[in-house]
This record gives sequence, C-alpha cells and structure tokens, in this order.
Amino acid sequence: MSKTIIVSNRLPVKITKENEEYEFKLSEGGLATGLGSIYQEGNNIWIGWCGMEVAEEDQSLITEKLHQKNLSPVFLSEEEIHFYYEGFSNETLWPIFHYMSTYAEYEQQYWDYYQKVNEKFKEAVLALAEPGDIIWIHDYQLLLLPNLIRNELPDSSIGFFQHIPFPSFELFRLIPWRAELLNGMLGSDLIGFHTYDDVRHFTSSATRILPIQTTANIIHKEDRNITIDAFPMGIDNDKFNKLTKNPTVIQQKEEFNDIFGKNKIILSIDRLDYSKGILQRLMAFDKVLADNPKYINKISLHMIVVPSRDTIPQYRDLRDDIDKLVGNINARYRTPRWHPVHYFYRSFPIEHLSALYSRADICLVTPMRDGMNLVSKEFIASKTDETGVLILSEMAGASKELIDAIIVNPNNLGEMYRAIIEALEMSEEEQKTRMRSLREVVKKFDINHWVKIFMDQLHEVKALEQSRMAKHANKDLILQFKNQLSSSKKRVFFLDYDGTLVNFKANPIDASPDEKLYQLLTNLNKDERNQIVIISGRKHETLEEWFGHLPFDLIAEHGAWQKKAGGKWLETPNLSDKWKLAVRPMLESYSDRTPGSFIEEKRFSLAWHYRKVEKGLGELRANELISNMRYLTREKDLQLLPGNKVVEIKNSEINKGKAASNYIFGKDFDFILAMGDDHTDEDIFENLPASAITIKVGSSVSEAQYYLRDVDEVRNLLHHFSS
Ligand code: GDG
Repeated sequence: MSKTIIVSNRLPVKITKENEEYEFKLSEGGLATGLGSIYQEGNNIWIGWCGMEVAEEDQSLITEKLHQKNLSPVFLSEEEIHFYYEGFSNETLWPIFHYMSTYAEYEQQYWDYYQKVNEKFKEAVLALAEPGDIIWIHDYQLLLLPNLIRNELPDSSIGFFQHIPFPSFELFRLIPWRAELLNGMLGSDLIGFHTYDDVRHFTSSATRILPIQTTANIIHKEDRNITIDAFPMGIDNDKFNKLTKNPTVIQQKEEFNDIFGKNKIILSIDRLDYSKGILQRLMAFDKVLADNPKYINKISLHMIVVPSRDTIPQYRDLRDDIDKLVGNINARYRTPRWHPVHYFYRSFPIEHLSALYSRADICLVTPMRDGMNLVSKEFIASKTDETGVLILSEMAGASKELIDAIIVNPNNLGEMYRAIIEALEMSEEEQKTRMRSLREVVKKFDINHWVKIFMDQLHEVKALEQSRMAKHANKDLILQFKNQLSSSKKRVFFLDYDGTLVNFKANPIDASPDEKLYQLLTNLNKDERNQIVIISGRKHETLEEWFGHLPFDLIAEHGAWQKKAGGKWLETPNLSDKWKLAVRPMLESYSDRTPGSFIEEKRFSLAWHYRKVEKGLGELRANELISNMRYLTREKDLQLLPGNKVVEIKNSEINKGKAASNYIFGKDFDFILAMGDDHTDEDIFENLPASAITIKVGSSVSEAQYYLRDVDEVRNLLHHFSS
C-alpha cells in the first residue's frame, strides 16, 4: 500500500542528551499537530533534520528510536547547518522573500551547501520512498528537493508548501540562482502558498524567468502540469479553546489580573526578526502615550520576543535597538507603580501564552511581511468570551482572512497610532460583533481543514494528470484503428498542418508540403469513404496555394475561413477586425525588442511568431506578451492562443473546435480521427464526440486520447490507413 512521506527541514521533535541518554519530546506546534494525523498513521513517515549534531556512533540508535515514532532523521554537520540553514536559507532566501533585499547575502558557498543538503534530503527520501507514495515537502529550506525527487521517481506524487511569502518578480529576480530554485520547486505536482498574492508572484516569476507556459493557475512544463494554489494555514483551534479551561492557565490569568488590575493590556508576541515590525510597533505605542496622557498608568504593552538567529549581525542589532527603545519608553513614562512596556526576551510555556491571549485586551500583530502569522489566530481562538481587538498588518497573510480585525499598514505610523486608540476605545458590543465573525473563520479553517484540503487537492491533481496522459498510439493500437476503419463507411480525418503533417521551418513559408506528403494524402483520399480536412491556423491564401487543387476540404485561420473541395472560400459572417488597431502596435513593440520574431497578419487574427528567436528568449517574451495582453484581450473579447512558437490573437468566436464540430454536424460520420500538435488543437479534441480517435502530436499531456511522438509517426499512421 502506498504511504505518505512528509519532509521538512526540522523534525517535530526535540532531542536532548542527559547523562549519556537521549530524550525525545514531540513538538506541540500547530504544524506538527496538524500533520500528526498523517505521519503517525500506518507506515507513513516524517523526514527531517533532528535539530542537533549527532556523533556518528549514535546515529543508528537515534534513527531506530525515531523510527518507532514514524520519524526519520537527516543528520547534518555543523558546517552544513551553518552554510545551508543559517547561510542560504536565512541570509539569502529569508530576506529576499520578506522584501528586505538589502540584507541578502549571495555567497557561492551558501549556495553550494544548499544544493548539497537538498541532495542529502533526496537520498533520505529515496531510501524510504516506493512507487505510488505521496510526498509532501515543506518550506524554503528545501526548494530544490521536489525536482531532485522527480528526476529519480518520475511518477511520484509530490506536493510542496511554502510557509513564508513568495516575493514579487522584481525581488525574486535578484537571486543569482533564481532559475535553479524555480526548476526545483516545479518538480512538484502541486505548489501551495498561504495567499493568492503569493500564487500570483510565483507564477509571474516562473513565467518570466523560465521558458514555460501557464493557463490560469496551472504551469505547463515540458510534459507536466503543475498546479499553484492558495491554502491559508489554520491553527489547532480546539486546543486553544480548551487551554483556556486548563487549571494552570486559569491560575496564570488570575496572577495577571492581580498585576494589571483593570488596566488594558496590549499584547505582542513574535520571534526576533526584522520582518516582524517590532520597532515600528514600539514607536506607535510611544506616540499613543506621548499624545494621550490619559493612558498613563492605564495601559501596558506586554511584549514577548522569542530569541532567534542572534548570531546574525542584523538580528543582534535589532535586539539592541529594541532594548534601547523599550528602555527609552519606560524611562520616559513609567511611574513608581506602573511600567508602560513589559518586555521579555525569552520563550514561555504554551499555558503562559494562553493566559496572556485570554487576558489581553488588544493583540498587536504588525509585521512588515509575514507568510501567514499564527499568533493572530491563536489570540482569536483563545478569546472564548468574544471580547478583545486584533490589530493586524495588511502585510501578514492572515489579513486576507481576518477581515474583521483593524487592518493597518505597518509603515504608516499614524495609522497604527489611530488603530491603537480605536481599539482602546472600542465598545464591548463592537468588539463582540467583530470577534464572533473572526472566531468563525478561525474555527472553520483550522489546521485539520488545511491538511485535508491540501492532500485532497494533491490527490485530485495527480488523478487529473494521469487521466490527461494520452496513450502512445503503438502498433497494437494502430491495428485497432485499422479494424475500426475497415468496418466504417463514412470517415473524416481532421489533420492539422504545421507540427503534425510537416516539421517546423524557421520561415513559415518554407514549410510547404513535400512530394511524399502529397502522395500520402492523395492515396488516403482515393478511397471514396474517406474525407480529408486540413484544419490549420494558416492563412486561407496559403492553404489554397498548397492544397486548393486537391479534393480536400480546407479550414483556415482556425475556422475563420472554410472551403469545400472544389468550391469557394467562405468567411465566417459578422466578424470584425477593428481590434487590430489596438493590438498591432503592441505586437510591433515586441518584434522591435526581439530579434528574429515577426508578425503575421491574417484576416481575423494577428500572430506573433518566435520560431527564429534565440531559444529561451522567445518563450520569455511570449509569456510577457501574454501577461501584458490579458487585460486588453478580455476587454475586446479576443482570444489569446499560445501555440507552438507563436502567440496568436483572434476573435473569440473562432476556434478549431467549433469549426470541427460544425463540420460534422448533421453528417453521419462513423469514423472520425483528429490529429494536432498544439494548444489550438486541444479545442478539436475537446469538441469531437467521445467515439472520435483524437491524437496529440509531440506530447502526451492532452485532452486527446492518444499521442504520437513526431511527424514521422503521423505519416506512418496515415500510410497504414491508406494501404
Ligand atoms: C512561518 C511563517 C507562518 C511564539 N512564542 C512562543 C511560542 N510561539 C509560537 C506561537 C505560534 C508560533 O510560535 C509563531 O507563529 P508564526 O505564524 O509566526 O510561525 P513561524 O513558525 O515562526 O513561521 C509564518 C508559519 O510559518 C506557518 O505557516 O504563519 O508566517 O514565517 O504558534 O504560539 N510558543 C511557545 N512559547 C513562546 O514563547 N510555546
């Protein structure tokens, strides 16, 4: 039976060594609890670093002990931790992904180790993975891992979730190894982020940096489709609800009541990090006291900063700055019995946090950037009496869901100041109205819901991908097609031209039919029961020149023009081409910037070709063009067709699928076959009846049932039909 493998930088366990004995304590963090429902089941397993350097002779003992808990350790040396984790992960990726580009270090050695450790994780996965297993990889320390696994286990089902933000293209492009990182992530079948903005940023970076194509939130890379989606992570809501009734928490809360009396508490909890906006928060609080002496002796900021990464200079500087500012505020406003800021630079047991959440009047969560931010949700889950106010930064992923919080821009000191005053003065009635709706969101979208929807979607995406995989039209199938053909009386063959009947040429007009092709098609058409239809995006003049003299039916410009064998070309009525006035200048600007590209004008479409453009550059520009044109095409009711080395813009009423289904309408064909190589042919495959034989050329990912590898295989099949 297949199993699920979770992979993250850290295992959800704390290992300590006392008196030569190792002790293991499972983490109670939200992620560990949520994923507990997966990794603790059956033979599922969680792979990760065990959090400490372990002497070689102890490694097998630790592995054995952890395996009993369905955990599998990756052992990292001090050097590896320094360069891969503290270095590349936290000094390169972390600042860039949190929009602090000036803090980023681009050290070759960091990168070398990052690759090396990702390889090490790959080995750990391969040692346990079997075909059919589901692998769920977590976070920015392992961006290369999905593709490393994909190369070894091409059919595995791989999900990836990034817990921190994905920055906009302008930030991401700064990283020297950006393409490698994207390729690494795109080894997945499903990539998840907390918010839709992250999804957009990732997709835009991927399409601008790599030669790939996208439709909506699906990235097409070589023969695979990768789904990118938003999965806002929740917390263990039940746990935080229940904690408020825990005797230790109740006692702790009473102690807080003794200390603070009726004073209002503003709570702030973060790990030490420049992305958290701790200094800005202190400044806003300072202003509240400076401008409102009535709050002296009446309110306190209770601030917990959990020590973190303080070997890195920026973190040390930040800690010093916080120390100074807190000291300064306290020195200026304190009274003999009252401190404005209660500052703690350490961590506390969860019961202590729960008591604080439940006693606090306001929770001030104002990061400059945050993937999600779980503290805001934990505060809400702990507010069982439905009072309390959350002030939340719009830069935290959580702000997309917790819309009944007071949302602020953390760079806007005045706005933060006003938000604190508003929260301090808010009536209990309004607090309750807001808190009730916040609590509903946190309850519904909890950690279990998050795990379930991610896993469900991973299964769905994989099943869809497998169902989209066309079968190769091999010898046996060809025999089967021939049997179908021989028992039929009225047959139609829809044949795309470029990439299907002939190979691409640098200059489209050079791709004219060769003698062998004429011979092949003529032979096929000799049988009176057969009707050949050439269905192409080419201009009707070109099809006329090449096939007009033959008894084939012709469909040109994706269906804008049609001609019965021996008849006249007819154009689809009531179509306008006025839109070209707006579109042509845009295409011209792309041609001016992209050597080798050119514009082809057809009656109802404009095509920008890049088959002669340097490899990679053409795809890059095409993606840029597509994203720039999206708005205009929607407004003018046009269709944007990314084809094989071409982007075509045309009236949306026209497509090959409609043309093919109109063609067969009312005619009782008992054998229908269609072959095509690009995006525009997918419309034919989708529109034909299920009994039709549909064949994609050059790729197995398609709506078609079957695929052939290249033009030679297409010609071979046609040859079988005519012999
Ligand atoms: C990443 C992303 C995203 C804090 N102080 C203490 C303590 N905590 C706990 C809180 C909360 C967690 O730490 C911090 O939550 P974050 O949301 O900031 O999560 P991170 O793991 O730091 O970071 C973040 C998250 O991943 C999930 O995807 O939300 O944006 O940066 O649970 O309660 N816990 C204890 N004592 C403390 O003093 N016991």
